[in-house]
Amino acid sequence: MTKIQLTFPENFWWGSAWSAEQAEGRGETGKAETIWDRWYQEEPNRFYQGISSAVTTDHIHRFKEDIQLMQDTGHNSFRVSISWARMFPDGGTGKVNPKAIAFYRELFTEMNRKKIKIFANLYHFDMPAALQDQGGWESREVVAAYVHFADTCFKEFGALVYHWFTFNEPLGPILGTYLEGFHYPNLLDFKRGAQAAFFTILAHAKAIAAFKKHHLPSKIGVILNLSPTFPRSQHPADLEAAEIADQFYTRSFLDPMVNGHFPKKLVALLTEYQQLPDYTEEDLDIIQTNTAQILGLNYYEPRRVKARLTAINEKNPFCPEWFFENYIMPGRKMNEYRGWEIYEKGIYDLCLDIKNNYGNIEAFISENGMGVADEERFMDETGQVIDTYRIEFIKDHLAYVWKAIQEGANIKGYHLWTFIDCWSWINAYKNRYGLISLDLATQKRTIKKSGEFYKQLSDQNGFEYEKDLR
Ligand code: BGP
Repeated sequence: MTKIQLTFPENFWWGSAWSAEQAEGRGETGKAETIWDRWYQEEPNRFYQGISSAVTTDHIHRFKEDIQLMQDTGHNSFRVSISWARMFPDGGTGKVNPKAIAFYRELFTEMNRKKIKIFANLYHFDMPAALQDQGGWESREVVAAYVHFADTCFKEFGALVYHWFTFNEPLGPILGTYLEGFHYPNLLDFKRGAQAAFFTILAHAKAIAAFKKHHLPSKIGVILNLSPTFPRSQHPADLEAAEIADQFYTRSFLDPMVNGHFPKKLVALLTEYQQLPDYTEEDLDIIQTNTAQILGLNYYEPRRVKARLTAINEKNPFCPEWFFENYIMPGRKMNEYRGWEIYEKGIYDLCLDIKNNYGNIEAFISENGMGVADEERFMDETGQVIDTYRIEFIKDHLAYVWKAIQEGANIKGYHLWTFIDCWSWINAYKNRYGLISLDLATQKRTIKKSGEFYKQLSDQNGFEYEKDLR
């Protein structure tokens, strides 16, 4: 095996990401109840070890120390999200909160002072509960409230932010809320989910339209979770199953948000099963003319599917799994803590898909990472987590990102999930993802071995790699 030095393009964005609800903590600025606060009030048992998002990583009080840690771990860029509930504490609408503006201004000014480019995301699963009561993403009024929030952020923070994002993983709340029960209020109704998905896409386009009016030097885009789909075999039944799964989970948001139109096969299928949402021609026009200018790619795992073995129980409401089953490939490598397969080459396939089918739009890896439970097991006598598995995970994925760049993919950076261990929704602090460990009892932050590696990686703009890239 030969060693090669993998060097990334100049000014590559090295950094990480997290979100407001997962890291800030409530603080004293005033903040509306979110769906996460509401759910915790109603069913605290749903959250791992009964931990809510009230304090999380307490970034709101510790941001100065945290920005120093960003520098210490090689960040030249970082993705935050701006909390809608903090900006509009009267339930997500009404008067803007001057204390929230002051907090984000201070945070962003300090990040700029430390030369850390700000990637600001406007929605990361954190709907104000009062707006969920009005129908959440199923409601046009909620879309209008979101666009007002977005427009306020462009006005207040436009001079400080490097790039903007309308949504993180818009598919997540649709699956979580309407199909799979991991987001409040846990409904089961595909058609309502399709309506919410459509209005999410419309909200993205309307926020982009509003953004254009500010004439900022930054770009605006979206962050999507994209798992390349692999069929069990080349049998036509498996290929068809894979194609349908891909339409539901990959093309559904990618095509309209980046290319401006909906995938024809998906539309035909939803029409056949009477699951199409309501829309107007004007909506389609807005979506077509306001597409993403930059694309974030969240990659964690591949999607493997096979043709269904069993008949559909039509009493079970319509769902994507009517058309395929998930395939458990023998010999697959697993992250058992999270239940996700690790398939490094998938990140390369994803980058090439974007290059070949989405006009090679400017893109970056906006999330990739490895959540591990009980990381104290790996602490040395000084209290540092020696997470060599995470360093290997990062290198093995980055090597494939590098290969995709050599083949012309327009990938501008890599952001790890995450910076300091943060709160993972219903999994709370079960799996730790950070470059920096968090002692929940004391809020003490300690740089892990991977944090030291990340600094070196960023300083050298690459690393020495010893494995073969097939
Ligand atoms: C992504 C989300 C993040 C983060 C990450 C890790 O889907 O954008 O918010 O949580 O996944 O997943 P989890 O926290 O579920 O382990």
